[in-house]
Amino acid sequence: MTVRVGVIGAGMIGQDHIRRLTDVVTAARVTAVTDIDAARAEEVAARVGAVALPTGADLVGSPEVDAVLVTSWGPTHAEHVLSAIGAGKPVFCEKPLATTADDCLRIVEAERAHGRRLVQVGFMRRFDAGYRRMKEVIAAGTIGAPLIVHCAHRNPTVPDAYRSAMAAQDTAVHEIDVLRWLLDDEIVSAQVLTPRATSKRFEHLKDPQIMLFETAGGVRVDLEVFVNCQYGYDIQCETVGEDGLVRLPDPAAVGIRTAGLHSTPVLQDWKGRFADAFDTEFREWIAAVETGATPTGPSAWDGYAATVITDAAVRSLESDGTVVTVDMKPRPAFYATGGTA
Ligand code: NAD
Ligand code: ISE
Repeated sequence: MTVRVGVIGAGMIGQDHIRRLTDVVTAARVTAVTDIDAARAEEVAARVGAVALPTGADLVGSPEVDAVLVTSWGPTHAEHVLSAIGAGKPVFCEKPLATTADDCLRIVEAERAHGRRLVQVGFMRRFDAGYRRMKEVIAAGTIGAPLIVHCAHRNPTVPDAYRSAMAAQDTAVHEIDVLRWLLDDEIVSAQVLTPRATSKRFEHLKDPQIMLFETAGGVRVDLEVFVNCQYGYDIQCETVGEDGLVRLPDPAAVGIRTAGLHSTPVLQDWKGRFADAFDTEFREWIAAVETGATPTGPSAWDGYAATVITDAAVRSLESDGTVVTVDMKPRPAFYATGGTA
């Protein structure tokens, strides 16, 4: 069977996922597209032989759509995800699941009332080969009990519209999700410190930021978020355990020797760094939809947890670095298995 996907939001990542669902994932086809910019929806839909529909509600209700992909702006996600759950259709929602914890909980409650998991959230790092290997090594006990995780998330530059809170909400949110999954542990507190700001930033921005997290099991995490580092897109992660450590590999790149220098190019954006992870994420999602299996990826509960933890980090940033306890509801048994561990 070919899974017919309807896409809400035909912007930058929406178009990239439409290309992926068309050219990479053989079991899927994009049949409908909508965007508040109707001309954009028409143009993108025409490229892949899909229909352009006026609204998200029309798309969710279309008999030509088996599953929904939400790639619109964050504040609109909850409405579209709830609509898909209401129609009983599987829905893949780019991060964030919703921009408030209350909206995330509404989604969780709607999905529980439906009785079957329909929602997957677009935290693609869980599908990256390096992170997957790292999780296997930790789970096998090879480095003993994990004690500390050192991470860095660096972007070359960000636009003027990027605000200080987005360091947690838009950027660190990927580490927050992947660390919960890697360690199979919950984050219970967050603290955000601001060293001297780089001069190479827009004036309003606090950059870099150092985020410190503690897990229920006592693991300490330090994460440097530096979104104007100039030199490239650089993701680092090293878990230190009682018997050794495991480190994320750098992306494969040729070594160049010239003019007395040995150098290795550094990637410039996240699209290239996680291209394979995005492909795997969509292959696995479509396979689950096709067979009616529970999605293997991050659940609505993981989306809720990520929003609650980023809220705690933003509160710390806004209160000059106080340690903020994460105020998370107990996880319902409904989310105990199937991609959450
Ligand atoms: P974008 O602005 O390029 O595209 C968003 C599109 O959605 C626009 O075309 C806009 O007109 C449309 N839109 C907005 N509200 C809509 C609505 N209610 N109905 C229909 N269309 C609507 O943004 P983007 O960079 O593609 O980001 C989209 C989402 O993807 C964001 O939530 C973002 O955080 C997420 N994202 C995830 C990753 C990742 O690494 N997983 C990377 C980039 C962006
Ligand atoms: C961007 O919004 C993303 O979601 C990317 O995956 C992330 O790594 C990047 O730093 C963000 O700006």
